[in-house]
Amino acid sequence: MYVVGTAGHVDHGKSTLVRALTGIDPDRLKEEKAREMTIDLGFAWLALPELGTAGEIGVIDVPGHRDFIENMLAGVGGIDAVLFVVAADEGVMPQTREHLAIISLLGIPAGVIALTKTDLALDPDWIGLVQLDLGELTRGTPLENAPIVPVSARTGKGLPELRAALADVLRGRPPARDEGRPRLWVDRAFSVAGFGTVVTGTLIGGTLYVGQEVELTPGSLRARIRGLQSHQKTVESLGPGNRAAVNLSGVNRDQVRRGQLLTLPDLITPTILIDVQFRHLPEAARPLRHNTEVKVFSGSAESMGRARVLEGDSLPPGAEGWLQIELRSGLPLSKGDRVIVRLPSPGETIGGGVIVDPAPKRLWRRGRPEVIARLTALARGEPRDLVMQALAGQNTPMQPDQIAKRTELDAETVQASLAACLEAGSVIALGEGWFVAQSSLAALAEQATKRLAAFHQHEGLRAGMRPETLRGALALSDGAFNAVLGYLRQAGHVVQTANGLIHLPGHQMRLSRAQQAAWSRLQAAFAAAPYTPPSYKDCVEMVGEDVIAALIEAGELRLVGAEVVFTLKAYRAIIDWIREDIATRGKTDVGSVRDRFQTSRKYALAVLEHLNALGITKRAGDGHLLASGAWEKAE
Ligand SMILES: Nc1nc2c(ncn2[C@@H]2O[C@H](COP(=O)(O)OP(=O)(O)O)[C@@H](O)[C@H]2O)c(=O)[nH]1
Ligand SMILES: [Mg+2]
Repeated sequence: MYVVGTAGHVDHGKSTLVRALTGIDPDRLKEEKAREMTIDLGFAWLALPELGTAGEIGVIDVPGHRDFIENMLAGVGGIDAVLFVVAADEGVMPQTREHLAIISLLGIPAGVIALTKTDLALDPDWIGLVQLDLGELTRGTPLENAPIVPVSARTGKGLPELRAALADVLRGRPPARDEGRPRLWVDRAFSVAGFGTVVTGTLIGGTLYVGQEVELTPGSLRARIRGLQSHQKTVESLGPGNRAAVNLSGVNRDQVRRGQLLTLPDLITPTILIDVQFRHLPEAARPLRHNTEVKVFSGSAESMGRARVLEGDSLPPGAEGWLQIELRSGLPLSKGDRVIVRLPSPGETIGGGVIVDPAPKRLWRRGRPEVIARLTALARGEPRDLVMQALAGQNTPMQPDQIAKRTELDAETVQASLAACLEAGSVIALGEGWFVAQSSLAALAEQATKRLAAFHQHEGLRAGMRPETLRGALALSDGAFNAVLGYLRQAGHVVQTANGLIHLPGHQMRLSRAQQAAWSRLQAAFAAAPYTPPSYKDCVEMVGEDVIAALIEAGELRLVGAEVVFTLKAYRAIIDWIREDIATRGKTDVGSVRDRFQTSRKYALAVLEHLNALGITKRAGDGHLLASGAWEKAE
């Protein structure tokens, strides 16, 4: 479940310690045995029963010699913790520093420091000094506060304590995450007689199983998993955080190599352009100038590249900044992958960082605030999460340009993220370009319902709430409110009356018995003479001022001028006829209206003056002509 890598200066005893801990000699090459020096990665494993089922730990032993530091980089990508080895007799040395810097840049989260060769007769004061040195060196790195365990690989002293310290450190680590994106950077490829091609690596991001179709990229080679092993044990499937040896059918040994990624078909396309949040090491010899040739390492892969400094002309040692790196050969990188950046000759590790965009669409123009803002936003998370945060955090519908502004993402990215969220159902499109988080919409609907219920409770005579009042209660802008209201109506949460009042479905004006009886009498009077109906004053006398106001507000009755009241039906009939009369004759007049509806001058005049007041018609001589003609205002 966990993989540990060694690190430290050459000859400080890494390989000997791995052998002492695991019983496996990590120096497997003839040349390594001949030179008594690790040249390439070595692999072993270790049982830590204290960790229960997670207790089988993969161990990757790396070369400490500066000439082979690039081999070291190929091995430490996916490790959970580092076994940092420092010989007590020598203390902190150049590669101690460089390896520690690499561990930090890769974001390796934890580790244990083994102070080896303590069997040598050493001055205790000297050991104290080495420990002091280490404390200083690791300050601000993942190894700050890491346990320092004195050991001797030769005598075995301190090894139980070292195992216990490793178990402690790993126990605090969350298990590797399964994101359904299995990725294995190939660190070894070989063939086994009778089996064929085998690749090994540290599996991250997902699960592999026998029979699965996989892809090796770059190269887009399709293959099938014929067999799987971890620590030389045959398994049917393997989860993330494990060392894996994968026997592949469908590819030849000469097609596979270190630096390829084994993953699912069509999951990851090699990229030649990456945006990187970069940390320039304080030890770097000089500022990193724009367009510097660099060597980029990620996973077990590497490529030459050109570092574009996106802010300013150069980045001083110790500074952080944004780089866009153009890679000479495409690498199958993902967002969040770590990179190490080196100068090619003389070889020097100058920094590294995190990929915030593995496939930017173009070369960014330098010194642009909007480019920097976008990268800053991407560094904070996945665009989809940022969009979700913006929407859900506000409890209001938003339009894409508002979302772009808030997230500092570009319009294209916002659109793509919204599309993904819509598909997942976490965001809902309200129409007219308004989008809302599903959770916000549910909250808004609940709030609206509660408000309306309370309103109906207290204002039983009123038909409904004015839209502005509800808008204020929900604290929404005009546009956002209309979008929400449209949804609430469509979903049947609320009803809007002809004159715009909003009420809950099933709500009816609450009239007392006496009021109800009076209203029935008034309705009968209106029905008997729809075009010469009772006057406003008569109405008040019959049903009371409260009720008549409520009926007018509810749109049952239309007040035309100060005195004249029609039922909605009669009012509409008159308006429609006037509209037609003007359309056919070019004008209308009081006498015609009066005659058509067999009413009196008083009523006809009231309607025409009402239309004049609304600016729909205007007076001309003894007739009325069209003014604005905006008939919908009469509704
Ligand atoms: N005295 C002593 N020598 C050690 C110890 N561990 C390693 N050595 C010696 O130090 C040399 C380098 O060891 P090696 O494991 O190859 O170092 P590496 O380059 O860090 O892997 C070898 O000669 C080892 O025998 C130890 O604990 N005590
Ligand atoms: Mg070694």
